[in-house]
Amino acid sequence: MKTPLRVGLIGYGFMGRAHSNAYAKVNHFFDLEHQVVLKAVCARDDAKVKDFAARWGYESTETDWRKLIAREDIDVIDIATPNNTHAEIALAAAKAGKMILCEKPLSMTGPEGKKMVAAVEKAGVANMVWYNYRRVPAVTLAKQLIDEGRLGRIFHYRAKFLQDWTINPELPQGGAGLWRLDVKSAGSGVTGDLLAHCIDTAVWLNGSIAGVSAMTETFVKERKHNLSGKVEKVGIDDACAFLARFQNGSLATFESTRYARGHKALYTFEINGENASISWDLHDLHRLQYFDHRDQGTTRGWRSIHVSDGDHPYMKNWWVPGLQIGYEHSFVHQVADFIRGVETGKPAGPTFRDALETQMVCDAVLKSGKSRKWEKVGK
Ligand code: NAI
Ligand code: SOE
Repeated sequence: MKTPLRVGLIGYGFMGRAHSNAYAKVNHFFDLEHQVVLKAVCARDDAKVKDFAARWGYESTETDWRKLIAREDIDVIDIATPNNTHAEIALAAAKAGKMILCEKPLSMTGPEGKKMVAAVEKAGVANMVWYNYRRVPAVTLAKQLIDEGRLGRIFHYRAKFLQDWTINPELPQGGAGLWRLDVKSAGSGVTGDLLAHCIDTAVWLNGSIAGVSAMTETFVKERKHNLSGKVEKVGIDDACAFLARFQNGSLATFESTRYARGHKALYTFEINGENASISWDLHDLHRLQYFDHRDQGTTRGWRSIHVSDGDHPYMKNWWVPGLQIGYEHSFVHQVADFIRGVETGKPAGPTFRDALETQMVCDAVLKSGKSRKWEKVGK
């Protein structure tokens, strides 16, 4: 008999669906001592939340997240709401002794994130942030290769995350669907939304970032606000590029924009070490490119590893070798690892504390974008 893990999800948008799909699948594909139970979903529109619950198999609904947190039949609170709501919900959930899975970015700012870390650590509750790209098998394989020392000393890290969906100046800001353009809801633009993913992966693969020098730009300065109906100043960064130095001495470049016509979600990274290099591209997510200088000269070259074999990370849980999986599976892997962490007492990352490090890098990037100086990453 498995132990039930009763989930209370807040938010039924893009991530509400991705997480619900992961909860539905995880026990079918991973051997766990816990059985996920879709206990309740919460969002403000009663009719819509009921529809969502019926479609995804949640047992009940709430329209006020405070009521969800107060319920004794919920073990885990899953925060899948806009960024400006993460802290308030997480602080209340920790106080109520609930485990917490929180969407990225952890918080609006580093200081807000610090309060969230203090709250979960004081309450002693399991916690994790949904930086899901770590758990794309090819990215996890990159981590294994680096940890095995295959690359040797790392010199360079290069990452970018490009989109093109906000180029139209007539696009409003704020409200459902467009809260990412409103700084009061999002905290920042591409820095917290997209570069945060790149930073999380980078710190995980290559260690802490010591300092950054950034440039940011807001190409469209004013947009109509969906809630006020008025034209308001745009407070987010539409684009951001920054240089960074890792504590291990390696150099990095990061770039993100929502103004790269033709690119929808082009997240790529490349790492160059003394012995080997690796590179990865979200648009070809099951492949890891690997070059090893120690290979015999006549056949040396970039290998395109199709990360779909049984000895590749997570892959033995899925289909037969050679058959690939996709974006949504990274969330299934994350739930599986979270539950294993609860079962073994060895928490899986990124914890709130890990995600705070990313937040501190984002803060330093935004500060540098304004000061036009190198900024140290705060502790
Ligand atoms: P969305 O706009 O699709 O959905 C947000 C949901 O939150 C909606 O259901 C909305 O009704 C609900 N909501 C807003 N305020 C609420 C409140 N006070 N009480 C209850 N429900 C409330 O947004 P999306 O794309 O799902 O993003 C949510 C979070 O997930 C954000 O923090 C975002 O940064 C993160 N995200 C992470 C991704 C990843 O790759 N890990 C991908 C997309 C989003
Ligand atoms: C923005 O379009 C977005 O959905 C981000 O919010 C996610 O974090 C990223 O994974 C994909 O793009």
